Amino acid sequence: MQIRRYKHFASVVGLVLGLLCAVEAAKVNKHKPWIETTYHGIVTENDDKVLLDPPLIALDKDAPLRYAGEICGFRIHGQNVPFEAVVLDKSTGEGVIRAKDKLDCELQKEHTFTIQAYDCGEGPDGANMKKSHKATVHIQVNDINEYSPVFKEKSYKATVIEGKKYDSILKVEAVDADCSFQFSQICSYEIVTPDVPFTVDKDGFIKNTEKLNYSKERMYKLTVTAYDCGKNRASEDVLVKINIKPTCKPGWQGIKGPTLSVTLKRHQELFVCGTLKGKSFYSIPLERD
Ligand SMILES: [Ca+2]
Ligand SMILES: [Ca+2]
Ligand SMILES: [Ca+2]
Repeated sequence: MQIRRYKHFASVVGLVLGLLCAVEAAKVNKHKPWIETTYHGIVTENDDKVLLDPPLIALDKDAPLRYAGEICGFRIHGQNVPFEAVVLDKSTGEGVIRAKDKLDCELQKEHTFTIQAYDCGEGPDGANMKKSHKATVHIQVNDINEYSPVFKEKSYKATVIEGKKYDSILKVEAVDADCSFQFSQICSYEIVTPDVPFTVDKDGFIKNTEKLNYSKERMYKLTVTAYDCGKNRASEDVLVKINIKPTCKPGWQGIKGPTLSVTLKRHQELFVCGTLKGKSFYSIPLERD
């Protein structure tokens, strides 16, 4: 009877001790979480979603133990990092990185910082939390085509001589403030004014498509626009004035002065025309008397 009672007592004690040990063992946080060493992310400016490769998952060998095997947080290290990391699932260790503020690719194209995962420690109070090593995160900010091309000059002008075909009369140029090549590069220029004997190429060079005739047209006014490679049109088109100079006709020559040869009247306008140091000196429309 005595022995049986003793045996019963011993088994109860054993059970209690066993339970205590199990509880104690459950409280022990043996392993620190593990994450990859490097992550690469892509985020579009004005958006907060970061596409991360590989995905952010912290593993803990204490899993599936509660607390010690769970992931309670991610911490980001670095100065003025505009990102935060959040745990999505404590037991799987899944997390996401997202932008805290609006990102501006024109201001900063890339962000680099470090990240660390924390387990939940030994119990609800988070005592003896363990942290992983620090992983490096590189995030690239993708561009949005927010800006339109802007011409460098308010207007352009050039003077050409009638009867001549030019390879280039003048060059117009627009710039664009976006951060990517695609959205900041000017892909094409276009002459908006219809039926003019001029073309503009993709680099902004304007040339005449036929010989120009002063008696037909003395000045052309062209409106030119530009498109970036994301198809944004210039916020303001630009005016291009092309003056046509008449050539000296043999019949005009008459009176010869010491430097300039002639002043003649044609179409109610006055011109100076002739040769200077052996070179042809073309006429300039003068103010009328
Ligand atoms: Ca752990
Ligand atoms: Ca942009
Ligand atoms: Ca643009």
